[in-house]
Amino acid sequence: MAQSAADKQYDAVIVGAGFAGMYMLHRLRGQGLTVRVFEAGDGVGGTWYWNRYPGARCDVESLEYQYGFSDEIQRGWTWTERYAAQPEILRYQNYVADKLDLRRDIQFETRVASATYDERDALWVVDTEKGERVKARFCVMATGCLSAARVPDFEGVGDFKGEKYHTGGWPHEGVDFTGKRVAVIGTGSSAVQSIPLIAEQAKHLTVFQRTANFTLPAGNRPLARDEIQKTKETLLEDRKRARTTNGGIICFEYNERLVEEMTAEERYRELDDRWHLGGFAFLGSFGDMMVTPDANDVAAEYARSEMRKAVKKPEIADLLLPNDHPVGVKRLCLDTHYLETFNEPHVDLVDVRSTPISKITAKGVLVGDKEYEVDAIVFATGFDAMTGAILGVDIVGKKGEKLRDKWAAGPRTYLGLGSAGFPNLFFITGPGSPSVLSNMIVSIEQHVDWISDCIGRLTAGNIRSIEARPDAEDEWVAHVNETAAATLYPQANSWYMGANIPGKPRIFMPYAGGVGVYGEKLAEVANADYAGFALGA
Ligand code: NA7
Repeated sequence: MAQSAADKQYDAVIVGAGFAGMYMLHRLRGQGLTVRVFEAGDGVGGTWYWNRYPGARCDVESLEYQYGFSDEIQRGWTWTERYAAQPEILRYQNYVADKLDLRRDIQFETRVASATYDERDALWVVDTEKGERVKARFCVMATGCLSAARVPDFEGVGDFKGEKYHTGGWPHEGVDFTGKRVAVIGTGSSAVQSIPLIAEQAKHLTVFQRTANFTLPAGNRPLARDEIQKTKETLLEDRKRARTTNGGIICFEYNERLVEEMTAEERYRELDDRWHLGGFAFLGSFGDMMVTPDANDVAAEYARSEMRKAVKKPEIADLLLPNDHPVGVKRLCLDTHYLETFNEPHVDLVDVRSTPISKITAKGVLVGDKEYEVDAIVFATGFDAMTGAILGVDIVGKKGEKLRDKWAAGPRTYLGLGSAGFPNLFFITGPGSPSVLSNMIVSIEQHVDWISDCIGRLTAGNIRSIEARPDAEDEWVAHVNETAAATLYPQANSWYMGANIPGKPRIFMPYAGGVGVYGEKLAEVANADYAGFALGA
């Protein structure tokens, strides 16, 4: 597209208006910068705007899954449940957008098509799919880690005559499955959350499972007035503490003892107490749970024995019990009546590990030579995680290099924040940062604060550009890989590894060193005049 004198110019363009884009806008605007946010949806919310499937719920506790940068904002909002459901989270985001008057700088229903770096002027030229063009000194990708929804490339998907849904793009008006025969493909978090509710409506439900997942009891409940009040008094301090922890969460402590230092009775107590507390506390049962196979086995065995109790038919329990990966290395799912749903007479489980889905037909799902006829198919098949949404934009850096080409063998970033050859381009919770292994809001705030301080210092110092140095990036990529290799994470076919997308490089994408350690590194880099970055006058 030809550039014209009328192209609008901003100090910064932000792509995405979820939790990350909203806070980034607030911080940059607070510095007096001009900012344009582009958002594909017709409202704020990101993940929580799109994922409206029945049962969609956060599995980080709501008292921790909220912004921690403003006392006024947190005091003005009251959560109702231990784990907030999607509509409540979306209402919260809209409350924040109102409070900060964010929408005036957000252009909705606009998808960014490309972002191209103009080296001469040190400007990003951003084109939207609607054919608009703007320019900006800085471009911030606030596109989320799980926002490029993906339906596998099943033969015949287009032939199906019934209704088709993906959990990550659910109709806003909802779906009524009453009296219908429904197929759910996938058994990740979205399936685990939605299956019990779909089963309540459907005449018949068939679940197609490729990998059995570990599910832990969520233990959801209404919040008591006094715990809400107590959190309000301490939230800002709590958030500072959360940033020093491994997962950005303070609602439970990690047990630091190694499994071999504990008696059988002590191990059982630790696992059992955490299991019944609900949520991810179970992950903190032993200091070596995520690094030592023996320690992990103890926890996995306990989890399987508890899961088995919920399922009446032993042959169904055998299918539902995970046995091909350590516990916690694929994203754990929080369960509210998921396992029990398979006790219902109108719910079937089909193993598509032993015999994969061969095609989707006009009437349903074909597995081997057996056709399952259904009225609706729900694809709970996940996302092109961590890189999908970033590379969904055609990003072109210095010397015409495309980010898609640079990352063809896996994402390469310095600190998960930037990539060499792409000056003034920032990723919020990008690959190579703790991101999906942590409380996303804590990691988002950590990144947004760092990026806005950085932009502030560049602007004040009249510095035109900042760019990751190739040597620093190489070292960081190696460090991210070594850190992952010292854990059990690479031992599963997970979306953390890109394993759910045929042909995607198998690289452990998040940084497994923990939010606290990572935060220290971020501070060290900033305090050393952005060591590892090249600053251009
Ligand atoms: P996930 O966790 O990626 O789950 C996707 C599910 O779909 C998972 O069970 C996959 O099995 C299954 N899948 C994917 N492709 C196929 C094919 N071709 N055949 C059969 N089954 C398939 O996505 P979710 O939306 O549930 O959760 C995403 C995150 O959102 C979650 O972790 C939370 O952070 C919130 P697989 O395990 O790959 O064998």
